[in-house]
Amino acid sequence: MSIAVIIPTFNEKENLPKIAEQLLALPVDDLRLLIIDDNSPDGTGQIADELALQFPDRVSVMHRSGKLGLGTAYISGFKQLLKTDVRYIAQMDADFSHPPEKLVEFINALKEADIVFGSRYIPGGSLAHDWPAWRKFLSRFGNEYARAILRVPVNDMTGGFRLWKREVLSTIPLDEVRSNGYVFQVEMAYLASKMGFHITEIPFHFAERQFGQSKMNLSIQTEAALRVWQLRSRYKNIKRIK
Ligand SMILES: Nc1nc2c(ncn2[C@@H]2O[C@H](COP(=O)(O)OP(=O)(O)OP(=O)(O)O)[C@@H](O)[C@H]2O)c(=O)[nH]1
Ligand SMILES: [Mg+2]
Repeated sequence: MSIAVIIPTFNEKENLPKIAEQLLALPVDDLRLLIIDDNSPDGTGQIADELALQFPDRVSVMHRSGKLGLGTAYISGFKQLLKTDVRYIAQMDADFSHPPEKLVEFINALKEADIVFGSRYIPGGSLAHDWPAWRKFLSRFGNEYARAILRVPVNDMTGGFRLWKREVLSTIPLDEVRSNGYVFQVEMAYLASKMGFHITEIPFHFAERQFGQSKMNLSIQTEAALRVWQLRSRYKNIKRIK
């Protein structure tokens, strides 16, 4: 079994070495990391290069010229990994909002599903306690809203902690995916469920970042809410394949 964890980074110099260490220590055979750094001003890219030197068979780095967004980072990472023999591909934030040890549970759950989503909105899951009220409200509301409009059978479409079988990512038309900020997570969930792939959810606690600056703001969330409507018309001809 081989699994690659994609970690997009922008200014995560405190977090990256720690998260990499914890991921590489997991009791999982053949786990590799792909770090995608957007020329972080704080030098995260160099730290990633040092990790790749230290673990040449397990860590690789993609450097991009500037902050190009989470969506394009993941799409480039998916495409690069689909050229390898990796079987499972995970998405994970660098800032410990996604608990690394949960991946073991995710891997087991893939025996019965095509994709695993970490979920804050099912029993056992929870949100960062110290998020401001507006952010909690918008996250919850954004999820309910997207679910009602797109009819995707999952409770958390934006948590961003996911594990995919490679067959799903090689079937989804990745070149069509345009959204870049938060709504990228919604777009991928919508495509996967519309094509008939089976998504299962596992609860997790989304912890607040301990180090580094938040890149989230109200306009990113508002934009996501508006884009949801475009997704419906954009993908109206996508066919079920399962
Ligand atoms: N390569 C790349 N990584 C990014 C970009 N924007 C965010 N990231 C990374 O994507 C992950 C999620 O971004 P976060 O900023 O943590 O987003 P969030 O969890 O919604 O918000 P905060 O934790 O409050 O900042 C982190 O590992 C970031 O470093 C980007 O434009 N390019
Ligand atoms: Mg975060």
